[in-house]
Amino acid sequence: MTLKELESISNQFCNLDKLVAFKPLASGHINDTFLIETQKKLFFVLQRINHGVFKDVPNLIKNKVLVSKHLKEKLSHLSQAELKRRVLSFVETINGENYYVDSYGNYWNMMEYINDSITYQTVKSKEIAFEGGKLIGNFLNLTSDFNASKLVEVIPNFHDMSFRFSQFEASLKNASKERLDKANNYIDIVWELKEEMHILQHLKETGKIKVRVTHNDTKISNVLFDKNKKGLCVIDTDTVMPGIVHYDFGDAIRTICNTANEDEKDLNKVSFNLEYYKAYVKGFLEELNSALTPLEIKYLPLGAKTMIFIMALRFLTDYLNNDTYYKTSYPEHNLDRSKNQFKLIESLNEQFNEMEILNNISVK
Ligand code: GN1
Ligand code: MG
Repeated sequence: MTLKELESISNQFCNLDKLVAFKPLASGHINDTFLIETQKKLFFVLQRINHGVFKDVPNLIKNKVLVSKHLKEKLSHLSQAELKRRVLSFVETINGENYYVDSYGNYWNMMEYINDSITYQTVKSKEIAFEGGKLIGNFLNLTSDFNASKLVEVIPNFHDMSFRFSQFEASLKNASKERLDKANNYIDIVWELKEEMHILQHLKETGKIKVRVTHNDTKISNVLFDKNKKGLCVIDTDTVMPGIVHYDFGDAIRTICNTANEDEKDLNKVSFNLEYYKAYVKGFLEELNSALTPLEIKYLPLGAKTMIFIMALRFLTDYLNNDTYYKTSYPEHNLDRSKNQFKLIESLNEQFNEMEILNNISVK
């Protein structure tokens, strides 16, 4: 994208002066995101939503705007300035919409950039793990009275294990021999873990674990921190949908406790950091403990394992499908991501008892 092209798009949004600079924010595997700067030194995040993946962009944006509105109401005791640092603020178009469709049929939305905010791809201190836990816990707490029926399920069955298994099975039928061979060992692991990885789904389906509003993409790079390393704001609300608490608990753990990036190829660098797990659980339960049932708490460690697994499975499936879903930078990128997540599960397994012991302490 050029500055001129982005300017023609940003001109469609309200009260924006001339663009002077932009830079791509390499933040996600699906959408394209740009940080733009205007002549008056105002910063915005301009985002092109991938309508191949998100089939109903208008409702996706509607979800995001409704969630921000709800959060702002819940935090209305804060000053306007503080509120804008704690909750995403969307910019309307000159036509009063929350998105703009360009002449190619691409959907764009714009948010105010939260100045002096920091994101992390990997965590390097217990404090960040703790703050991450607090912020995710707080998000779930604040959205717990949000009317979930107002939300459109933008990707149905997003964290549904049976659905992900059916996609995996279809990919096995279509994959090339070469890719099947390379994935072989990991395919075996998938089958070995199948039953255990459906436990949470069964508890959800039988109503033993309740459905609430969840974020569904709580990787640590979706949490903004301030300069003092305090949690500020949960971003990327694209996938806010009904779910169970374990989705958000576990997906955050997946990135917070991984000692390496999710696509690190050197698997010796990938392990599960139990100290960060403890710090995260402390922060998370500080915000949410009273709202969780003993059964929800009991299954938090399994939630961590299940969410790491579902990502391993999805990356593997996309590799077998010749990389049609996630952005990749090289042919084995998805396979490497998948191997990384399986290595993380192996390391988590070695510490699973300790995670459960910690859990028993937390319940009391
Ligand atoms: C995708 O696009 P991004 O990076 O926000 C994916 C998540 C995965 C994540 C893995 C809609 O999120 O489910 O956890 O990659 N989002 C979608 O990093 O599939
Ligand atoms: Mg996302």
